Amino acid sequence: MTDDEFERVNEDGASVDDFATRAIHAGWDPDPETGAIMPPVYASSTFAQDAPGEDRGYEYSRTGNPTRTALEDNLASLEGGEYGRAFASGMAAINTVLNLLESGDHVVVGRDVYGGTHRLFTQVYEDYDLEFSFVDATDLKAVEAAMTSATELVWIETPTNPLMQIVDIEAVADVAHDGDALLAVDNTFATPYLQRPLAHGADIVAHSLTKYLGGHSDVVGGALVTDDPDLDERLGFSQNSVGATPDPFACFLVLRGTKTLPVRMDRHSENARRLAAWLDDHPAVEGVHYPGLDSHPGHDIAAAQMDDFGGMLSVEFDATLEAVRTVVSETEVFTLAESLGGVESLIEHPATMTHAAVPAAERRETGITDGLVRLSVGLEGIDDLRTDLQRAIEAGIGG
Ligand code: P1T
Repeated sequence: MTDDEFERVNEDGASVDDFATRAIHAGWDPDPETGAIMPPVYASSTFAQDAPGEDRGYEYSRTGNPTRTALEDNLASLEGGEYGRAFASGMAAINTVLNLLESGDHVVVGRDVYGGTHRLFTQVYEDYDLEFSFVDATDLKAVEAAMTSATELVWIETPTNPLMQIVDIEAVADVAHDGDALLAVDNTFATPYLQRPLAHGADIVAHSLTKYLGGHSDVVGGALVTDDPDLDERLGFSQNSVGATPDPFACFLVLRGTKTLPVRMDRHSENARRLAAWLDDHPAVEGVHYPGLDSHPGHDIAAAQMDDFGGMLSVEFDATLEAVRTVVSETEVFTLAESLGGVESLIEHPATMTHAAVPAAERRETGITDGLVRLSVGLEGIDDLRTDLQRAIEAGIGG
């Protein structure tokens, strides 16, 4: 870490060069007046000014709030970026990136993305005369071929939701930059503990804080991080103008979550690795999408750009829709629910849940079949998780 980065994470010069240390300390030093270890929830919509236009750093909570600043600085530090912006949801953060564009602009999008992202792009922004080309972003030639003179943004997830495909961030950044476009990477599945896209050439990192960063399924939030001051200023203009900002209690909850991100991600990754290996050998399972498996087509790229493979995986069953619906309904330790990244394990059926907004033909083209089941592997005991899945598979499919 350079001296500059060192100063960025802690102006007082405490030793904070390790990710785990920054997860706990970046963004907040104990309150000089009271010694409060945690940032207070500054439940104040407005702030006293000493004279008109002379504030003490804060004027109005949509524009800025001290609890939010603590979170924004913490997230920027974890992503290795200079500027963080927090939002009321992941979708609000993604929307803010699109606010950078003008009608007539073109966006190249990795085909396998969260269903809500697909919906925002195609059902909201196409009406504002933005054009989107969805391509297999694991295929560099396809990304290159989709670029036009109007392309201003390339949008990818890696690992992707729900197929766990791995996109080579550095290679796609080169393609985007060759075409004078920005690269935005949704880093929700990996988290900055496992992958820092700015270091691989991305211009903007997006997050749903609702997931691993919050970590406890008790808050909805989003974030953007960048290293570019002009870009940050434009994102900040939209953040304040549109006003989809998080309340200070939401910021407090996410900050509580980020402190334990490294230990949680280690355990998520370990449990997912073990479940993936077990499922890969299971007779009822046709395929397992987990980048930690040697057989995963993106394994080598994932090993190079990630520090571990994370807690998400998806499983392909060769079974009827009804049988698969039984499997996901029968688990007891895994809860049937959308979302991911909390301490508890969740199971869901992308085709009818998280990706139902994607038209059926496009889902099929992407590979989101009716037999696909997604797991957010939590921190429970591995034997309980395995037994639970085995029982549910037997109930739905047999074997
Ligand atoms: O739900 P929200 O905080 O608005 O975040 C949206 C979002 C953005 N990016 C990715 C990669 C996501 O997975 C999500 C939300 N995803 C789910 C709710 C889900 O179950 O996949």
